[in-house]
Amino acid sequence: LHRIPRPPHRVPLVGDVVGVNLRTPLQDSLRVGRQLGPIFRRKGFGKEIVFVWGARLSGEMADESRFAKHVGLGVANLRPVAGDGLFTAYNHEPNWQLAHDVLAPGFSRDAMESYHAMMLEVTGRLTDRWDGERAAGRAVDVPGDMTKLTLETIARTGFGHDFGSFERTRPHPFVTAMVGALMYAQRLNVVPVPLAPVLMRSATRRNDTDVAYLNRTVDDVVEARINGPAGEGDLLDRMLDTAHPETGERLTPENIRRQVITFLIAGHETTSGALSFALHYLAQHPDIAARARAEVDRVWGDTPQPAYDQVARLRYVRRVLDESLRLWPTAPAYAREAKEDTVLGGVHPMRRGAWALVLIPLLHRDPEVWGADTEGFDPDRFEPGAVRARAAHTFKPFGTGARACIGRQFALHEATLVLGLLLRRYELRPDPAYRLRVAERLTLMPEGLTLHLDRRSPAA
Ligand code: MNH
Repeated sequence: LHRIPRPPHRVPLVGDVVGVNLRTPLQDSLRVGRQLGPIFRRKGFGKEIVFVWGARLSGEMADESRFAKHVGLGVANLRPVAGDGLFTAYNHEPNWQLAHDVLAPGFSRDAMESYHAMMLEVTGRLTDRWDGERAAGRAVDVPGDMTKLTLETIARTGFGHDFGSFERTRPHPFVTAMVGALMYAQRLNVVPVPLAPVLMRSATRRNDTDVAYLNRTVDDVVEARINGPAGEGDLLDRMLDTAHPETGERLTPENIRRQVITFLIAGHETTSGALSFALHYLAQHPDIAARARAEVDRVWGDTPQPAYDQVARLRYVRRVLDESLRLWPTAPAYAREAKEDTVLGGVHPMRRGAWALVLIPLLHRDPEVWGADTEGFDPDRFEPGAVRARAAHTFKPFGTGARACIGRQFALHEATLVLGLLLRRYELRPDPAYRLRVAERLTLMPEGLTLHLDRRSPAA
C-alpha cells in the first residue's frame, strides 16, 4: 500500500477527508486523482479506499480471469433497497445467474424492437409538454423532464405501468423516494461508520420511509399484473412466467420485487442524466447540433415516426451521446476485486478479495489515451477509425465484464431516438448565465440545467 500515493496531509482519525464537500464526494476524488496520478488512496474515518483511473491499470482490472465486480460502497449501501437484484447481487449469489438468464432475452434485438413504439409514444408526451412550454415562452427543466421521460419509458416497456409523470407538476413520489434513497446511500460513504447511527438518525428514519414507499409502489405494479391482464411479454411477464430453460428454477416473489425496484431505478436514472448532459453540450455547441440535425433530416427524411432500424443509423447523434458519456459517465465508478492474490501493474500486490474503485470520468480523460485536450467536447473522437485506433477498455460508461450493464442497448436506443426527435423538432438555446454544475446522488446530473426552445421551421 505504501507504494500508492495519498494526499500529503492526513489528520488522525478523520483522515484525508478534511475539506471534502459531502455533496460531491466523486468530484472531490477526481480533483485529488488529477494531482496524485493513475492510482491513489484516500482514507476517511478509518476506511482506506484505493482509486484507479489510469488506462493501463484499469485495462488490467478489466481482465475477467483476474478480477470481478466488487459489491462495495454505494452499491453495497443499496442492498437494503435492491437486495439480491441484478445490480446489487454478490457474484456468488445464485439469484444473479438465474435472473440474468431469465431477463437477458428482454434485451434482445426482438425485445428492443417491441419497445420502440412505446418509446416513441412516451417521447410524444415529452414533446407535447415542451411545445406548451415553448409556446408560453418558458425555459424547460431538462433534468426534471428527462427523468419523467426515462421513468415512464422503463415503467411502460418493462412493466406495462404508467406513472403519469407528465401529468404532474412535481416529480412522482417514486422519484422523490428514489433520489432520497440514493442520496442516503451516498452519504453513508462519507459519514464515519461508528457515528452514523447518531449523525444520521433522522436521515435513517426518512430513508426507511423512502424504502417502504419504493416497496409499496412495486408491490402495486406486480399485483396489478398478477390480478390483471398479462403484459405483452415484457420484463415483468418474463420474471413471473419463465422457468430457467435448464434448471426449471423460478424467481421468488421477493426477488422479483427486488428486480422491479432495480430496473425502475437503474433503468431510468442514468439514462436521464446521459440525455441531460448531451442536451447541455448540444446547446453549447451549435455547430455540432447543426451537424447532428442534418444527419437526422438526411436519415429520417420526413417520416413522422422513425422506424426501429432508423435509430441505429444516426451515427453522429450516437457519437454525441458517447462523447457526453465520456466526459460525464452518469454511473461514474465501479469497483473490482482480485479473484486470487495478484500484482496490479507488476507493482501493487493485491490479496484475493482486495478491491479498488475505477474512476470512470478520469479514465475517460487519461491524456495517454485521449490526447492533451481531454476536456473539449468532440464527438469525432468516436469516429470508427479513431475508435479502432484506441486501446481496448478505455471507454467504460457501462462498466465491464459479466456484470456490465444489461440495459446498454436499451439506453442507447432510447437516448438516440429521443435526441433525434428533439433535434428534429427544436433549436436549443442555452441560458447564457448557465455554468455546468454536476450534482451527485451516486449518479451524476447537470444541476439546474434549463434550455429555451425554438420550434424549427418548417415544422417537422
Ligand atoms: Mn446500467 C449495471 C451504467 C442504463 C440496468 N449500468 C451497470 C453498470 C454501469 C451501468 C456502469 C455496472 C455497475 C458496476 O459494475 O457496479 N446503465 C449505465 C448507464 C446507463 C445505464 C451509464 C445509461 C446511460 N442500466 C441502464 C438501463 C437499464 C440498466 C436503461 C435497464 C433497463 N445496469 C442495469 C442493471 C445492471 C446495470 C440491471 C446490473 C447488471 C448486472 O450486474 O448483472
